[in-house]
Amino acid sequence: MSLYLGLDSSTQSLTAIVLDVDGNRTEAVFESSLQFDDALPQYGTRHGVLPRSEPSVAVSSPPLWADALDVMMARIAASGLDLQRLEAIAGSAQQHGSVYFNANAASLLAQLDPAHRPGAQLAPALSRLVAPIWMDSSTSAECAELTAALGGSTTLAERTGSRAFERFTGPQIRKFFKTDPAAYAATARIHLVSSFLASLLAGHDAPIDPGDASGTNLMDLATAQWWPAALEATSPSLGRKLPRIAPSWTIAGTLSRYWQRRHRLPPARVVSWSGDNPCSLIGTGLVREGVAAISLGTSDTIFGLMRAPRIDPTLTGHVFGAPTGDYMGLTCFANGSLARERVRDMFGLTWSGFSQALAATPPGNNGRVLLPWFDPEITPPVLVAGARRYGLAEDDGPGHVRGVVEGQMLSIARHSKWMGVEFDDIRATGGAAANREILQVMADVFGAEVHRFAVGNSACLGAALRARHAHAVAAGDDVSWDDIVRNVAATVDPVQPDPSRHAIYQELMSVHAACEAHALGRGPARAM
Ligand code: ADP
Ligand code: XUL
Repeated sequence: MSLYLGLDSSTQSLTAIVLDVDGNRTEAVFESSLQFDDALPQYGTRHGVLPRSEPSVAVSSPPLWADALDVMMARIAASGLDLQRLEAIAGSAQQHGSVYFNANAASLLAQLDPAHRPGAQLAPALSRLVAPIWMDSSTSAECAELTAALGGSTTLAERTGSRAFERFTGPQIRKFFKTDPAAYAATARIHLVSSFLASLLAGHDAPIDPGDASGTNLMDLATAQWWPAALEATSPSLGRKLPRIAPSWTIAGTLSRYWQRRHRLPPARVVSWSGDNPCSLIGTGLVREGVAAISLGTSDTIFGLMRAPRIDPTLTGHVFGAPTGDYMGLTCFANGSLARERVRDMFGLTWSGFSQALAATPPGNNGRVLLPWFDPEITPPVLVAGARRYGLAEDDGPGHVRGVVEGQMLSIARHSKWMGVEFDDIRATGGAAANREILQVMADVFGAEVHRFAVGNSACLGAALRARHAHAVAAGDDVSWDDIVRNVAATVDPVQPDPSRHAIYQELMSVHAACEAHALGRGPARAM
C-alpha cells in the first residue's frame, strides 16, 4: 500500500530501493544503481574520487552527488510506480565526508530552479568546491593537535567513540581552517554527505543523526550532542557552523518544491539520512546484539549492534551511534574492493578468473602472505602505501589472489576481537559478497556460517527500512525494530565453514600478526 524510498550515496555509486509495505508484507518493487564515473563522466572521477596529486588526499564533488540524485529521481519517476503512495524517503551516505556551504546556501537550496539540474546551481553555494572523503589520510598533524588538546587518545575514544582518525570530519575541518582560513571564515554551514543530501531533498538544512555524527570525533557519545571542548579545539565558531544532531528517525521536512516540480513527485516526508554502516546495520537485520556483519564494499567493514558502548582498548575500532538509538562497534579497512580489483587487474583476470584462482590455490597459500596495503590503510594504521609480500613472488598471480583475500580476512578477524562478538554466524554484504569463493575464505577463517541477502545493497535497504520506521514513529504507531526487519533482511544460501581449513587459519593468525608487526617496524623478520 505505502511506498518507502531508500537511497545510498556510496563512494562509487548511488543506489535506490523502493519498498512496498502492506500490513506484514514488505516487497522491494524497484531497485536501481548508477556508477558516478560512468553516469556523470563530466566530473572526471575515478572510482568516485577526483584525480589526486598526493596519495594521502581524497576528495570528491558535492555537485556530482547532487546530479546523481537527480538522475536517480528521474529513473524513479519513470518507473511506472504509483508514486502518490510514496510516504517517506531516507538515505545512507559514505561516512565522514564534509560539504562546506557559504551564506548563499540557505536561499539557493530553497529556490533551486526545477528546469535545471541541481549540481551547477549548487556550485555558488559552496565555500569549498570539493569535499574531503573517508579515504583521505592527510590530517595526521591535526589528529595529533586534537588528541593533545583533548586529553589523549584514550580520553578522546571514551568521549567520542574513537581516537582521532585522519578521515574523521573534525581533523578534516581543522585542516581546512588551517590551510584556507578565508574560505573557512566564509563557511556558514558544514554538512556531512548524509545531511547535505537530506538538505538538498528538503530544500533547507537537515540535522545530522548520531550514527554519522559519531564519525566526526566531535560528538559526545553519552549525550549524542556536539562536545563543546572538541568543537573549541577544532576551529573557531564551529558550533555555529554545524547542524544540530537529532535522532535518526527525525523528519527533516518534506520533499522540496524543486523535486516535486522537476520529477512530479509527491510531498513525501524526508527522513534524516545516516552513514552507510549504520544503515547497513538495519539492512542486515542486526537489531540485537551477538551477530556481526561484514561489508565488502569499497571499504571492508565489520560491525555489530551494542546496547552499551564498549570502547576498543587497542583504539583501532570505533563505537558509533546506531539508528535504533543504541550503539554499534565497527572496524574499517581501507583496502577492500579496490585492493581485490588491483590484484584482479594486475594479472588480467575477470571476477570469474579470480574465483577460479582462489579455488585452485590451497588454504593457507603455502605460507605466502600478502598485506594488501595498495592505498594507505586505516586498520592497522599505515600512512605510506605499498603492498607487503612475505614469501610471495611478484609474478605469482594465483598466490596474489589467495593472498589478498586471506590477508584481508585474517586482518578483519584479528582486528575485530575487541567487539567481543561470537562469530558463529556472519552476515555478508557489499558488492564482493556476490563472490561465493571469497565468502568461503571468510567462512573458513572465522569458522562461521556466512549468510548472504536476497537484496544486495544492505545500506540502501536499511535506508528504506528507516524511512518506514520514521514514518511510523511520526504517525504515532508503535512499531518495533524486530518488526521492521522481519522477513525483509532475509538471508539466502549460507556458506558453511570447513573445520580442517579453519584449523589451518587458526595457526596462520600468529603468522599474519608477525608479518604485520614486521611490516609496521615492530617485529623481527625471522618471524616469517
Ligand atoms: P560501495 O557501496 O562502497 O561503493 P559496493 O558495495 O557497491 O561499494 O561494492 C562495489 C565493489 O564490489 C566493486 O568495486 C567491485 O570490486 C566489487 N565486486 C562486484 N562484483 C564482484 C565479484 N563478483 N567479486 C568480487 N568483487 C566484486
Ligand atoms: C567507515 C568508513 C567507510 C565509509 C565508506 O568508518 O570510513 O566504511 O563509510 O563506506
